[in-house]
Amino acid sequence: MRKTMKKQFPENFLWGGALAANQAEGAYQTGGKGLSISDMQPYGVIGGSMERNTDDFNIKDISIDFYHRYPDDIALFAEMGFKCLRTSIAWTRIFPEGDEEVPNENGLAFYDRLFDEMRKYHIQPLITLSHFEMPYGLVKKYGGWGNRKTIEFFERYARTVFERYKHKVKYWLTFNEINMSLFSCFTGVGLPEDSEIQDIYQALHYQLVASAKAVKACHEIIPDAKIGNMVAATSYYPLTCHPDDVLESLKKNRESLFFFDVQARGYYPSYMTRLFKEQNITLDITDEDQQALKETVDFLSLSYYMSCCATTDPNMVKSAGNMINPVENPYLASSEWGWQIDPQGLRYLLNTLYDRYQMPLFIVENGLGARDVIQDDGSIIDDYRIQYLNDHLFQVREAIEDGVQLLGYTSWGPIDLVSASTAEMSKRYGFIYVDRDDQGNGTLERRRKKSFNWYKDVISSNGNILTAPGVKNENSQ
Ligand code: P53
Repeated sequence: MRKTMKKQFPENFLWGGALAANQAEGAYQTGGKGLSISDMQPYGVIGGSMERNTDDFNIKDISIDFYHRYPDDIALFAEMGFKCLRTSIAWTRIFPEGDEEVPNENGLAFYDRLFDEMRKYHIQPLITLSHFEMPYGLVKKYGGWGNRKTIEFFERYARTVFERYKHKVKYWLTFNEINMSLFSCFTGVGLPEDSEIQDIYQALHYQLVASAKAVKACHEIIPDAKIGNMVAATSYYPLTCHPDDVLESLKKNRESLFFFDVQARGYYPSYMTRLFKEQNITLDITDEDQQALKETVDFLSLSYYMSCCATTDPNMVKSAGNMINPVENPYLASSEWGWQIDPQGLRYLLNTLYDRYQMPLFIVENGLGARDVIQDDGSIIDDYRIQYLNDHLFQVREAIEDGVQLLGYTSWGPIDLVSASTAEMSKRYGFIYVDRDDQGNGTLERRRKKSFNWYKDVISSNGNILTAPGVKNENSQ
């Protein structure tokens, strides 16, 4: 009788979790840190930006105090068996205003301690150079990424951290969700939110060049490292099989594929020529820029939370709750924040990307933002989170079986942290609960949720305990 092949995650699969400096560290002025874009967004990405008054409340000032509590938190990640931890370096700890000649030693020393702590447990650091928090100094003085000079400042920063951490960090990402500037350009490129599309694409061009220059620097300085890009990779389905909707979904998908295309292939895809022409966009792209773009990434990374639908029908209701504002898919349920839950969409997306590029992929964010309730006995029974993650990881394994090469999976917010879009504590993603509410009350105490042991079992079994959607896992009873 023919044996059925067991579907498996690869050996050495990088299981772990993902954080970002501005949503976890707090200590927003400690050790000489300068103010960043995120410090100017007390209500999150959706809430817009405002000048900072020192007594304004911003939950991110302390966040979950990861800056001081990282040894305990990393010990908890190690207890779950993490092989990898994604976080970001706060650019403003290294170059507080962004344009200094000399880096801030105090900031550099902090990340030495942080990476040493990870390595103590054989946890690979996966480090994002910029996660939604460029120095505000660069915004004020230079107009953020609207200015070509910012490329130099970023390159200086990238080279500084590659030199400093070359023996400690072997996995890097350049810009978090580089496509997010199409939805919030202040967050991504430091431009006023009402900027013209011409200016946004220009700033993104400079950012893409800067990303390629960082890739080159990384290849030179740390030849055994791998460096990737990062895109919020939401795929669009046509809402109906009407050809108009099918073409609309092609168009919408290209909005994010554009960033993969440039960073994976090293040049602008031809479809952008028409888009730029139709929107009267003329970009300052030099020959030197085109040369720089040729330095392509080693792997492609993505965040995945939901899928969307595309239609040309103007009467379709938009689902609320996130910046992408997709058209509602009638076959899918939504999270409390209106993000439509679609595990199969992840399998579909991974296949689409692998078919297109034949490059290794890395899922560096995925997870469910939900409100958690503490039971009388102190436990937190987050079966909804277990189910979301189980169902997604099940489809990830299907994609691997389909032939997709996947380096790893870091779930978003393995410990509760401040949400990016709405700056809330109550939108929780963690396996570890943090005692803090939206007003900043709480002891910051950490507590394992039910999902903590579940994820530990997923990792120790290399995914073998995952169950088909709808089937309950014994361990998660
Ligand atoms: P929060 C919007 C849509 C999809 C992903 O988001 C997004 C955003 C912007 O918030 O961002 C990523 O915390 C981002 C993380 C963020 C995470 O998704 O709003 O890279 O910083 O925390 C989840 O629920």
